Amino acid sequence: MTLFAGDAHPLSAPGAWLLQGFVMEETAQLVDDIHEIITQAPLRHMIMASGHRMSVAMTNCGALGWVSDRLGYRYAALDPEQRSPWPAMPARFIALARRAASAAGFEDFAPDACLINRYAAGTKLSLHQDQDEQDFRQPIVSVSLGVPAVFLFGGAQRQDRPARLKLEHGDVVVWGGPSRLNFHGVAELAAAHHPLTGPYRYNLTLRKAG
Ligand code: MD6
Ligand code: FE
Repeated sequence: MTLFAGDAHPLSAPGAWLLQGFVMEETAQLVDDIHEIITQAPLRHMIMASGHRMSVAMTNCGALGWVSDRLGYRYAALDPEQRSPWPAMPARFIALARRAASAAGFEDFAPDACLINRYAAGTKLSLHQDQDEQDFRQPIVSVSLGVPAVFLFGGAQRQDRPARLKLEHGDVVVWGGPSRLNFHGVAELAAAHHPLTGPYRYNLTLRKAG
């Protein structure tokens, strides 16, 4: 039985699934929602503890938002630039996250944080682990929109050579279980154009962070 148009592929690591085209029917609305959120909480290049400025532009919606500064990474209820709560998470985001998590075998997923990443040509995200969330049994639902990217999917050790996986407009990755703490990143984005997003790739990562 298929639950959506496209295929579900287990990734090289257990607990990780690629749901190809899972949100294809609603990509235009998702991009509209992103544009609305960005008018309320502008994209910004966060600073890492090292002092380096991230090339990915980020903002958040939901009760909690992921932030980075000289003190390190954490989830925060207030946008530190505006000292106000992040924009509410659109009901559409919550619903798709729940459907995608369920399709990958994680029932009753209830995200409270959505990080919005925007990549331009030449932007990359270095290998990292996601470990700022409270409960590693909760999966992460990751939505790709616009220009395609190469996702680097590594192992439990930083030096494990990552698999390369193309993520296209409308694809969803659900990631949990045994590979929840695997290293991963995004290769430098190639210059391209997408009718809905222009030169950009957007990624939504939906989490139960708190
Ligand atoms: C991105 N994603 O695809 C960056 N992390 O732009 C992530 O860092 C990520 O896609 C954890 C789980 C899924 C992800
Ligand atoms: Fe990540």
